[in-house]
Amino acid sequence: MKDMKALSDAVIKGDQKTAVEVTKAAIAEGMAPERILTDGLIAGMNVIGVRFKANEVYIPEVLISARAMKMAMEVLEPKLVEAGVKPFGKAMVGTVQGDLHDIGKNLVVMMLKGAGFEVADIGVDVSAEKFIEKAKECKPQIIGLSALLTTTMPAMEKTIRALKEAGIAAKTMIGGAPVTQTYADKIGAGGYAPDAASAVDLAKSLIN
Ligand code: B1M
Repeated sequence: MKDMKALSDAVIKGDQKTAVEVTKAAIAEGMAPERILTDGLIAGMNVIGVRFKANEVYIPEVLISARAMKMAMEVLEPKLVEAGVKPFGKAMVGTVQGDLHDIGKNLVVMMLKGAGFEVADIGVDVSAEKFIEKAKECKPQIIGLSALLTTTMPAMEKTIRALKEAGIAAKTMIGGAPVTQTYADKIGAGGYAPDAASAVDLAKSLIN
């Protein structure tokens, strides 16, 4: 049987080729897709998340690891669907209206996927109306809002208020360089995360 440590190590190193090869070999050997996902891919991304929070690795390493995970997921995904494996949770993430910054938001999306969430990335410059429309379509448990400009922070408040008024039951979480826990409390967000790895911890705690 293929050793899942080899797969998690490949994700940690960002070694796409090995990640895909080990995933294919494990599937060929009949290993349960859920085990490949949990003990291999998610285990590797968890390590990267912990190292990122501790400033032991930086954004480029996270992106490279996330890419290795993504390539292996392309091989594994049909098997997970066949096996009826449910995602850890469902999230939807966007950058609020007027704001085009997406590098941090993309990292949050990647880390959530890396943790086993199904994630709808609804892009940048997303109006409150579009958040509501997409939430009705995707039915997420968690809605993430990102903002990088002090001038677009009020769009977070507007969006959260509009989501509540529209009766969307999902928990909200916010993040981005100018955002703080105090601001999250002020606008009634479900939570605030300072970085992408913490966003995963927060999302998990919000759905539990
Ligand atoms: Co812009 N920009 N920018 N910019 N830009 C900043 C944010 C700025 C601080 C630069 C500066 O003046 N020093 C400044 C904002 C000042 C302010 O409001 N206080 C600024 C400005 C003013 C502008 C323009 C207005 C400039 C102009 O045109 N005059 C303009 C606005 C455009 C718009 O959005 N309408 C603009 C444009 C741009 C570019 C298009 C050129 C480009 C964006 C490219 C892109 O995103 N595709 C850009 C960039 C790259 C930056 C800087 C240099 C880097 C931002 C970044 O990607 N950081 C930035 C200065 C800086 O931060 N040093 C700056 C890396 C990223 C990984 O970090 O996004 O913070 P970050 O995400 C982190 C956490 O915040 C957190 O996790 C991430 C990873 O750990 N996080 C979340 C983020 N979202 C989260 C969501 C969560 C949880 C955690 O839950 C949902």
